[in-house]
Amino acid sequence: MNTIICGLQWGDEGKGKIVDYLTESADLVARGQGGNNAGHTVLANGKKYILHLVPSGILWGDKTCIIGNGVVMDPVGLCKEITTLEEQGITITPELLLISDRAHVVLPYHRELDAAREAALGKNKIGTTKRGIGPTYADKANRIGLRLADFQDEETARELIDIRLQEANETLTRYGLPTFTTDQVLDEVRPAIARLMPHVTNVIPTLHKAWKENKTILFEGAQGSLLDIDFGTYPFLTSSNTTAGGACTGSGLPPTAIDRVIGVCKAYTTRVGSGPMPTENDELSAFFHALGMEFGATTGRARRCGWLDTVLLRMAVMVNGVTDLAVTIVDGLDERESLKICVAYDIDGERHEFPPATRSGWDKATPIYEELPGWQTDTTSARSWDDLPENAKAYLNRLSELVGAPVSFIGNGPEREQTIIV
Ligand code: 2SA
Ligand code: MG
Repeated sequence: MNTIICGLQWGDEGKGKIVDYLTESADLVARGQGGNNAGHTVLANGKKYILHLVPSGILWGDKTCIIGNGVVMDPVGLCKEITTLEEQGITITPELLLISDRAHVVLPYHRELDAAREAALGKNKIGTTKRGIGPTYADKANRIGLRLADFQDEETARELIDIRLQEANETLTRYGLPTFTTDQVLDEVRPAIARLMPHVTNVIPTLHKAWKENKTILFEGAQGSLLDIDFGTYPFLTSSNTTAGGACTGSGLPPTAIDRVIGVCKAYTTRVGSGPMPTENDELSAFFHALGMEFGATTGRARRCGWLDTVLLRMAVMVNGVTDLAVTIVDGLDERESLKICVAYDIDGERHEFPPATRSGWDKATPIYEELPGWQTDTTSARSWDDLPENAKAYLNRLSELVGAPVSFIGNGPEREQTIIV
């Protein structure tokens, strides 16, 4: 059973927890897109781990973890992450962590260009994580990027960086920023790349062999469907395909190998960074922040919070081909007296059940809500569907009905045990 797990909102849906839960029965865990902009928080064995680039399967000690070609790989960031995990007692060997030789490399000038572009955009900024993600994907599409394979011999990397810097330095100069020399770039990444090289390989045969041998492969999506470069709230999104198709193009395992797509969503909505969010609600944001919840795992930024938006979820279910929903942090709503679900948008007096494509459509989208009673009961110790209060069941049933997919998993707390299978 090969499964893709993807986020259905703007990231931070709790994918890490669902991936961790399903990893027990998996043989391989792979990432196909994104970079160290992602932050997956997993609580296991009473310890808290924050993963950015390394698939969370690494926490189990016996799963093959794969970083696919679609991932943009910051070598210095990845080495730091590996060191932190090792210090927490996690074993990371070249047999356990395989990195595609086709993955593009985030270089120091990508981070500078990311920050410079954001500064230049001023109030129109995207609110990126400033990890150089956008510029690295842009170089890939522009065919001026460097892949890990290019570092197998430094002379090749040197030539390519020489060429790339001519233009990158012009841009940096225009922004009034310091420029780079090829030696500076190489010196900064050389030790990290050398450390990672034993992990770098062609991962395609590994994935295909596992598929043919009926092993279980799990794809761990990063960010969420509304941040997808094609289906998200353009231009306020990330630069990769965060939806299910990205797992295939980002790894080399074809769509015919996929048996199941699990879409993960929170029982409410959050977003970090700029851009439209029709159901954003200041009172709900204050409520979660006061509980110490909803701060970014990578940058620590406070997330914007709002009511459940089934207009977004409906589209996300469609484009991902979601077969099963995982609804997380249901316990986050335990104290609420009543709950709103956005069922459609009002745009210029017209009812829309599908998100708009235009920026002005987003500006005008006003949520049309249905209101349901809360359950005001602690759900954190529930271990089965039957343990849940009736109002929680009604809320989840309505969600499922509105978005057109069955709820198969429920998250009711951060621990591994706090996952209900429906
Ligand atoms: P980027 O850096 O180019 O990918 O940023 C573009 C937009 O994508 C959003 N984005 C994210 N949204 C939620 N979570 C993300 N990861 C971290 C986390 C974020 C953090 O898990 O908490 O710690 O702040 C993530 N990564 C990218 C970003 O906010 C921009 O809107
Ligand atoms: Mg996150």
